[in-house]
Amino acid sequence: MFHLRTCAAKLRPLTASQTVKTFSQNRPAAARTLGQIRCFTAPVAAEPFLSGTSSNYVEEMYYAWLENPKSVHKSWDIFFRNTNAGALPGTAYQSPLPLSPGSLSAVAQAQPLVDAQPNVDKLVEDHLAVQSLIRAYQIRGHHVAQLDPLGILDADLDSSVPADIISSTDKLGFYGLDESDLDKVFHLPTTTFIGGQESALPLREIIRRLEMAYCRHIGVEFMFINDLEQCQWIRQKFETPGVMQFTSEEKRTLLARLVRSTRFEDFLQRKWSSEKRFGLEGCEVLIPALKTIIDKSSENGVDYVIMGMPHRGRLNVLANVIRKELEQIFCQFDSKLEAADEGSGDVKYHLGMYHRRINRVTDRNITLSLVANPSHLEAADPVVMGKTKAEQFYCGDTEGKKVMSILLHGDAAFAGQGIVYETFHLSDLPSYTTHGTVHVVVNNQIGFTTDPRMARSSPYPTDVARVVNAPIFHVNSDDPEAVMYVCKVAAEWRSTFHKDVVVDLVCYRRNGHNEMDEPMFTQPLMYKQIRKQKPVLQKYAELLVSQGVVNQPEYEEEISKYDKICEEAFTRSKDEKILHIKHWLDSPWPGFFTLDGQPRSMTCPSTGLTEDILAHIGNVASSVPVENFTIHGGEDATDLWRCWATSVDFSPAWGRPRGGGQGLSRILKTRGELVKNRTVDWALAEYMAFGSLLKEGIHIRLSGQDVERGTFSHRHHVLHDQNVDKKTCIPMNHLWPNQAPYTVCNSSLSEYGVLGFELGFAMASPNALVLWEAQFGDFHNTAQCIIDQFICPGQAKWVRQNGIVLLLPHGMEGMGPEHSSARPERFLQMCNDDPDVLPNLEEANFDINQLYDCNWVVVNCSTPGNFFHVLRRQILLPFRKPLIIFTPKSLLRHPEARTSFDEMLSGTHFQRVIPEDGLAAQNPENVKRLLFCTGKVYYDLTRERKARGMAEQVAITRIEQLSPFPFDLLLREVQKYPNAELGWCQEEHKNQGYYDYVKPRLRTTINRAKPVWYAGRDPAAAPATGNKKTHLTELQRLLDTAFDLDAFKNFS
Ligand SMILES: Cc1ncc(C[n+]2csc(CCOP(=O)(O)OP(=O)(O)O)c2C)c(N)n1
Ligand SMILES: [Mg+2]
Repeated sequence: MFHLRTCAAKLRPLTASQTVKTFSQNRPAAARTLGQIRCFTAPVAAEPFLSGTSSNYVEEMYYAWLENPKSVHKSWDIFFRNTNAGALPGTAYQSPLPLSPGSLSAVAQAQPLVDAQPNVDKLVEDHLAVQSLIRAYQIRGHHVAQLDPLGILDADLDSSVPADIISSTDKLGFYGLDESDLDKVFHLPTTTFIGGQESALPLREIIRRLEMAYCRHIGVEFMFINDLEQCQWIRQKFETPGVMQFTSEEKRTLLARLVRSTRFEDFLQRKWSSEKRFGLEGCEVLIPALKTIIDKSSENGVDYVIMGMPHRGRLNVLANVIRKELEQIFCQFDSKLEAADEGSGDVKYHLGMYHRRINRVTDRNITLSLVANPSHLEAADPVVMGKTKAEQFYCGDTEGKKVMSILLHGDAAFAGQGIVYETFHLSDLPSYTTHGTVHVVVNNQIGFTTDPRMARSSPYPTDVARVVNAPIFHVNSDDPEAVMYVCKVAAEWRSTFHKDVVVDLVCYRRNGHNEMDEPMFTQPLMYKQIRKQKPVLQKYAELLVSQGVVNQPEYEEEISKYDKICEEAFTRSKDEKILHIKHWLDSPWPGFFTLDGQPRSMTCPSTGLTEDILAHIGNVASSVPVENFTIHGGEDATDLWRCWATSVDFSPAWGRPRGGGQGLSRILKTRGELVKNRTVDWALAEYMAFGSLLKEGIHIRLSGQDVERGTFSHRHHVLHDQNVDKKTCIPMNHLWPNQAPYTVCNSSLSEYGVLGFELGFAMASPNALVLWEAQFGDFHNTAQCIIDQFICPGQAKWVRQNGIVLLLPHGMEGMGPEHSSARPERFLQMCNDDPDVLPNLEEANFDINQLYDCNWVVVNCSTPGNFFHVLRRQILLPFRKPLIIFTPKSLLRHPEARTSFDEMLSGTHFQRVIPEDGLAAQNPENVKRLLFCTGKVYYDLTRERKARGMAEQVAITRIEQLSPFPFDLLLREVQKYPNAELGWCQEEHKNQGYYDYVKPRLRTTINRAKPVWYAGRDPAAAPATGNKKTHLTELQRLLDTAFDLDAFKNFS
């Protein structure tokens, strides 16, 4: 058993007579200046024993000696006196005398002897060895700490003892020391605090204190941190003798919290023994641990804690940390209760919660929120971070002093899920930092049925945290006081350094994965030990009774008091007739809905703007609104050109892109010309939408990879001074005197993490437009979990609305299988509208009702103006829905993809469908074919139609809002062209794109009276060909089909 591996037990503690005189370790900083070191070292520099490392050590000794000659070993005292008296190199040293009562007088008599025999090598080596030994414990002590409450597995999966940890006296030999050195006194370096008030200790005591600090129930892993101040801070917290003291009051509080945690699970087990609850048994200490972190943080000024956690112990956290009413929890176990809310709901151990209360320890208000989460482990991590960032942002908490997050993890998930790494990488980025998260790992040393030795390659499950220099405190969770101590330190760390920290609760899982599971199938030995393991509550209660902190009756009284609370709540829970998921809301939006949670209206005002506003925004967008700022002038345009040309294909017919190949000043000038002509392109349309919402007090946050400039170099929302490093200007923040702030931020190269983060940001307030842009649309699939588990079904599962916008560049531009498709078929397949049922088209506010009922909105705009309207509509709607926008690439600069101000003025709206308005619309009876399409292919179709002179025979209607499906407007279109056959044209392959979604809905619209023909690419496995020529051939073929009026003759 590893806890016998170290030799602390064999090392006698120091007696008072063995301790040496103290002196302050806080030597004046001035004494360490380089000048003085040079000045001193001159006389000793020539000593034969001085090497690079040993000279540092001698310097330490020298400064200590200067301050107080008695603070160093007598031999050093003599040495420095000799040196200062001008002894020649090699002659200043006198050999040390043994430390014994007799020898002390001998030392006192020792005289500086210029011709003494030098044995200084040994002395210096011994002192250096002791320094190395101290450092070894600081670095590797945690490897031998007694962390596993079961005592069967090493927390680091390695049973060996590092060679430099003194597990037996013979290991002293590693340092060139032996047993006889144990009673020699060694000066302590400034990088340790084990001395307390003492500056030197005998080796025996040094080892004992190091073992106390690093090898008992706490394993401190921190020496990888690059910051000396932070390392010193941690060393002081764990090395200072007697630092882990608890008052009787604190011990009693801890016991009471353990009682609640333990008895809550017992109660659920008694009442619902056959229900899954993912109980906390084996890690009951989690509840007092979290409460300690919250108490300490509240004491340091935090008043809002946002938490994310997986299944294990979630109900207990809700009950005993967040303090959700017990009856609300208990009634979740009643399978006969009817759901009151719309939506499909979720199982009880996934639901969220929001609660404001008084913290009893600090007497301060505190708000606690537990974010609802899917089964997908760790997926909630970035969401919690994003929500925390938003709450900090909205209350002006720029340093994270008021709002913080706590993330809980399982050991297997923490090690295995890549999102943990992605989330850590957001932790220190200016636009994403939440100024430190406290991570708590419920390390029960198992993941479902899998042994950690098969589940990770790293020593600990927590190693991922090392990438951000987060200290990691491993702790044996059967020692509740040790747990409380590390939790206190973790909270203090966060409030001191505002950086992440990890508490690794090494525990066990008393039952199977859930209460129905048999763990003996797969972990027989572990579970034999677990059966014998006394519950931590019992152990701690016995300890406190033995210490006289509580007596047995008091302890029993505490238990029966809590059992009674549970019983009474259980009785009340039987009165509940209906289940309200809205009682489990993690992010209420006060004032946005009516009191009973309904939208304040079911209409949407015009999304248009006045001419003045459009012109003003346009002018700012095409200028540099600050003085003394040099923007890219266009002398050397190759870079911009190259960058654009590699990322976007363009048709020769459209020429060189405007802006591409030119300086930024030229791009802005071109924008100015557009504004003068009262038109917008894509970038300007986005500017208009953002700028006007900012005026209305709506915060806008646009995040994603390279969004500041825009992947396609069209946006340029952040201007960079060409002469001054890091001097930037965001014109969008210079629009109006009292505007809302605009945040635009290039993200880390993560989709899962960043999309999750933005979703969390969008949860905090309905009065913000939060957008995430994928570099190319197809990259969204690395964030699929956020889309599938949160964005698509979030409202149905958790009655929580979210207005996040996804901008997904999409389009077949001949760029190969990647970078072409944002996979519209996937988003459309997940829409909740019924393809076979025609809704009541006569209903008032049909379009708004449809939006209200849908799970998300999917659009593909073909004009900048419509893009502008749909962005503004997102905020002007009286409710929030996720918005998926397939955004263009080549259309960003297509000369026809422009919108006149006229279509953006007050009174105008987003067009769900853009009907044919050319010649075909003037004589609809003559139209032979009505083609429906969406997005960029419209421009290919109109070009082809023009080339073929078929403007009167073929009508082309664009479906801009794919979902919810505009049944009403499309029915009108079909009715307008009674003699036309219907076709759907898309550039995507047949098994992709929109076809499978649109076809049944179009058929339902016309009551299946006509076929809907397909003009597009054949089915394929890849989204696009890698061959440019094939791409063009395929395009031409689909255009041929679209305009061949005989194409479908043989099919009818
Ligand atoms: C992403 C993901 N993959 C798989 C699962 C299935 N699953 C549920 S719990 C679990 C084990 C988790 O182990 P650990 O993280 O150690 O937490 P514990 O259950 O031990 O508390 C697994 C694999 C899941 N929920 N999420
Ligand atoms: Mg586990």
